[in-house]
Amino acid sequence: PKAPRAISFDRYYRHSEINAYLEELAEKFRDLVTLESIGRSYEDRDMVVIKISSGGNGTRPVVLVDGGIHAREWIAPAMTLYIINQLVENSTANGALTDAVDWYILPVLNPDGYEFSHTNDRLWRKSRSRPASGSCYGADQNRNWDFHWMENGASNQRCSEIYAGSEPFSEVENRNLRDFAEAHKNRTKLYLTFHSYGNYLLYPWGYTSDLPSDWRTLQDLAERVDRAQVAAGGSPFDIGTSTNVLYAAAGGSDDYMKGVKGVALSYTAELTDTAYGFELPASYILPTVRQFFEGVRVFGTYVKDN
Ligand code: ING
Ligand code: ZN
Repeated sequence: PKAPRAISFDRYYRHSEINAYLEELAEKFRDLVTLESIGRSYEDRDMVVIKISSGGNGTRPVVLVDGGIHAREWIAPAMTLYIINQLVENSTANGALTDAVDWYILPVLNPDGYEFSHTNDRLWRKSRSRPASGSCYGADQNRNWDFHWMENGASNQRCSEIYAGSEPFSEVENRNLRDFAEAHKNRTKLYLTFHSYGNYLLYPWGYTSDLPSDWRTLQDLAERVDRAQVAAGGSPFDIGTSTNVLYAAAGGSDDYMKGVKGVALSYTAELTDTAYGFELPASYILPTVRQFFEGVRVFGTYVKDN
């Protein structure tokens, strides 16, 4: 393999740059990387999943990762890029994570909102879909999944930051990921979705304070992940169900992947607990993603071994 190309983690990348990076990896690492477009966003941006697979002809367990469902949470796409960078370009250190597990990673689940947060409104959260009437654009893509939709912690008011959409899966970006997840659900063992901020590692359910029957497994694995990222210099995460640790919110992607697609291990990671909140300075990107990657290694090793 050639030397790692020039991707750096000292600034935030635009959506087109992210897709360009994926294209370059696919060209350079033909035996490990393939790209799949899962569809277009509302504003017609290409949503590209990078598939990292060293073999197995589509029989290996899958880890499904996304970032950027919320526009302003810029560290989330950066985290997915670092995972991609390490799995693909640092195989010396991380080859054991790809020799028996396939990784399917979508860096930006809300590309229209992500771009809008770069060009117009740094603190934009929602998608950018146009309402049938009125001037409030977009829906909260993490309230829009079709599992106990609108039952808790979501709004039917278009202008709300937690507007759940006009109906479940009103948002095309979520439909795109839903259909991709459906195609691979039988071998998807773990789903990981990145947000910021607050240092929380959350698992279902978000729609109820009831615990899933396998909560012990989810909790134990999360604690192991946290120990690894703490050992790498991170500060500890609060761990538990979304409802019990943070707040109730129905229609989230982690609930849907577990409750509908049957992905047993489903997590939301809220990265960073600095005073900067969503506006994390670029100088914090590298330490943040480096530290949490040690946790991602624990997730991957667990899927491989179980
Ligand atoms: N937090 C998440 C949100 O969508 C969450 C928290 C995750 C709630 C999963 C319910 C389910 O509100 C951020 N920062 O977006
Ligand atoms: Zn979020």
